[in-house]
Amino acid sequence: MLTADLTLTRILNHLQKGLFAKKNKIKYLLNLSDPEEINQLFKAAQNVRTRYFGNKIFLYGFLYFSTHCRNECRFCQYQSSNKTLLRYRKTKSQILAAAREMADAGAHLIDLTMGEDPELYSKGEFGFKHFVDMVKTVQKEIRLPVMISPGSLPDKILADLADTGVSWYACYQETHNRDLYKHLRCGQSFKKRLAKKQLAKSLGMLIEEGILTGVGETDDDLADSIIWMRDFSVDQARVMTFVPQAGTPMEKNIPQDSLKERIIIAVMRLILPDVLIPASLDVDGLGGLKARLDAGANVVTSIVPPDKGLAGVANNSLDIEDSRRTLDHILPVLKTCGLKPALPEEYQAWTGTRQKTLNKLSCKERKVC
Ligand code: SAM
Ligand code: MD0
Ligand code: SF4
Repeated sequence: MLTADLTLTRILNHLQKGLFAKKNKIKYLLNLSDPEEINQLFKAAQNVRTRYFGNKIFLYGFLYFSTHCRNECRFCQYQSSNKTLLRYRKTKSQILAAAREMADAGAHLIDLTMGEDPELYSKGEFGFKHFVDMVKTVQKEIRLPVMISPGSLPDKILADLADTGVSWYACYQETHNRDLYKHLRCGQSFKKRLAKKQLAKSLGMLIEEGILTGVGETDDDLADSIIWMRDFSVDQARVMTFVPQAGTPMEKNIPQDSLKERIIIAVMRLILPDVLIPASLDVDGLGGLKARLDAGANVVTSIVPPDKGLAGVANNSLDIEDSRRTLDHILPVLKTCGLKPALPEEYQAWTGTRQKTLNKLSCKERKVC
């Protein structure tokens, strides 16, 4: 327990100085409920964001190129037993056209995401030839940094992709409570998923970790996840509110509003001050963007072009075909928050510096420098 004189102001001042916080302080912040105090938390998170990133925001184009999946994640509409879903697998030229459109509009990165598509995953490392080829082509033609979110890839394929210069590997644990993980990502090894991130990091890739809220986790679990992210030194830290999906085992879960997600964003900003933190359009669409930025996020993710038959994850169609996930709609929201899009070269400078630091550290760890 915290002593009575450890007020919120003291904790926030401590964190704004960049000092270390123990788990009890993290839990104290996660548990705030008074609107005034939550406001104070958000203001502190904004101050920290300004210190590290000025008023600049990064913009990620999201390209969900195959919605086929062999897995059974209980929270996800793309789980293999959801037979009601119409699935797609985009061709290389369709992927290139969508990536080009997002790059031309001003996105800073292309996030190439898929389910664990059985067409690729059923043949071991031999199933990934076209995928690796496609990623290389996107890099060559689009000339923007690329993130891959393809699931638990074979080690050899991760290494091949790191070799081609892929900047980011996104692979979310959802929770660091092993029992809850087992329930949510049933049939998938907790340890193996962590090991993929460790391998990608050792190969020089930047790592995005992600957690879900509204899935039965406690504040203790959330604090453990944030501490895990700090210990691992993740480069991007995400939280998304669970959106119940028809045709899945969690469809009747009571949906949670965005407040807890925003509190977690703010706490992550204070505990992981220099990492990228997304405001995802995938949960509440464009209408939820300002509130997430006001909580201290500094990346807009799940920008999706219309007319291409592309889906989101938490919400497969929200705000896509009416073009509300495009820069034309996002930039005015940034302006109302007193924020601006970064220049592409500013984003590339950030990732470049971060990768250099990572490589130096891992050299030291491997004692090869
Ligand atoms: N198939 C790959 C994988 O699972 O790693 C890539 C897709 S991954 C980027 C999809 C992520 O979206 C999940 O890890 C989860 O964090 C989030 N997600 C999926 N279903 C969701 C839902 N119903 N509500 C909120 N977030 C969800
Ligand atoms: C998003 N729907 O940005 C995407 C997704 C995958 N790397 C990201 C969860 O919200
Ligand atoms: Fe498949 Fe990813 Fe959805 Fe899990 S979260 S069912 S692995 S698409």
